[in-house]
Amino acid sequence: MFKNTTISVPSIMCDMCVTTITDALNKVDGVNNIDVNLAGKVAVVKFNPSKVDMNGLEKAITDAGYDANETPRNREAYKNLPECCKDGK
Ligand SMILES: [Cu+2]
Repeated sequence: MFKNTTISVPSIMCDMCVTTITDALNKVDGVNNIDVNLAGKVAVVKFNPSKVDMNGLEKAITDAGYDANETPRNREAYKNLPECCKDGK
């Protein structure tokens, strides 16, 4: 059975961020569907809880350079984001 979760991604700023986060989540085994909402600054993810948990989903996002819920971004990944995707934090 799949579960849905909504992950807060407060540092998302443009369509490129949406693509980056969507691509990162797409690589996670067990992820079935992703809807990243730029205006709402959330990622709605449908996933198989027997394959991946919340930590795994958050890690995919933080490893791409974005904060996910309370989990801080990977600084190295953030440095490599295009300038338009950097919030300066
Ligand atoms: Cu961006």
